[in-house]
Amino acid sequence: MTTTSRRYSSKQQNGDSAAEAWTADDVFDNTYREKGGAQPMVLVWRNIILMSLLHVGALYGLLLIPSTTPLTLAWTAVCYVYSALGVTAGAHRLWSHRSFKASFPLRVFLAVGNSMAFQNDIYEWARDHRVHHKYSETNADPHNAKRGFFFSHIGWLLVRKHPDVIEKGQKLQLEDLRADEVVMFQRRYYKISVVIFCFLAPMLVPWYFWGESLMVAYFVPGLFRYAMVLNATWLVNSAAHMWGNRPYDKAINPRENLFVALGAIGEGFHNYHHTFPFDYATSEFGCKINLTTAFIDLMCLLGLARDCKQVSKEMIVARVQRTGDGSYKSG
Ligand code: ST9
Ligand code: ZN
Ligand code: ZN
Repeated sequence: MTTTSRRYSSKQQNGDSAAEAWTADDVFDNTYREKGGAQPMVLVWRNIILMSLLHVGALYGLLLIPSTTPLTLAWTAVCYVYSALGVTAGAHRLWSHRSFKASFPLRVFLAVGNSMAFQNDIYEWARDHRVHHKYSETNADPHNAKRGFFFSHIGWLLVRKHPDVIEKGQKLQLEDLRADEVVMFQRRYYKISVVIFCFLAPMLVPWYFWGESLMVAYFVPGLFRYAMVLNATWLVNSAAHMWGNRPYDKAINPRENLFVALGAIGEGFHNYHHTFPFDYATSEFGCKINLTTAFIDLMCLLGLARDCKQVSKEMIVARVQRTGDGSYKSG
């Protein structure tokens, strides 16, 4: 998208205008030092029970797939992609990283998809995500991958947060989120929006329009799809922080993981993403295995998005030579 994108030099990456000063808050802070002493884990039984029930329901949905009509399966795929975009293009690339600008109708579209994904409201998601980038793999990272696969995948949602997450998170710049009326509206009406878009709409559409049974409609496009999107997202925090190459920066844990990128519609190129968090494509390979980038490009074509930030090729090559692990393959 040459007409709508802005390519960045290393000077600009560090933030060269007051308007973009907030971007410092998604860049790793290497001045942070862990405090000593272990913190006891406080289990949140409500979450443990609800997450267990969700996954049992999702497994039952999986068993129902052979008796699901093709139309309902297609609808399940639509709900998967729409809720995934609400996270990838919405909460992640737009609201956490401000890697492009979106018009009001597009922000509303993405906020609805985000409620359909039911992964906490956009404000909370972006706050946790900025603190994840800034204090990656420390106690102040909500899903610190140094605490193991289970913790970074789902465990972090089943216990109280480490106090450092809250302490450091409270120092983040979040004015841009508070100034966005769509973000604040979604936060205010979050619970009802989840009931409508994550559970009722996926279930009632196939039942009303083509006579699917309410049982199949609840378990397949409802619970099964919801659990699949959750796990595809969580794999970015777990698998993509553990397995894969590090062509851009071998000193950090996040990796390039193709398998994760497939399920997470383009979000598995995590070594690139943590190295250049402001790039709207979260990868240097454009739309390749990156449905989210294709979607944002389409929105630019339709005039609904603009100002996509992109890293220049020279900057990528310089970084690869300086800090890469030697596995870099161009294109
Ligand atoms: C879910 C989220 O699944 C998934 C996020 C994944 C992120 C992935 C990122 C990867 C890259 C992108 C890839 C996308 C790929 C998508 C692919 C799609 C196919 N800063 O939280 P509380 C303060 S959610 C500053 O209750 P506890 C704040 O004052 C699933 N302050 O802490 C807050 O109050 P408020 C569904 C912070 O008590 C207060 O503390 N949801 C911060 O320790 C209390 O906060 C669930 O399962 C901060 N970072 O409880 C619910 N954090 O909010 C899960 C907190 O009013 N959550 N504060 O301002 C919970 O139940 C709780 O958060 C808890 C911790 C039990 C985990
Ligand atoms: Zn990460
Ligand atoms: Zn990110």
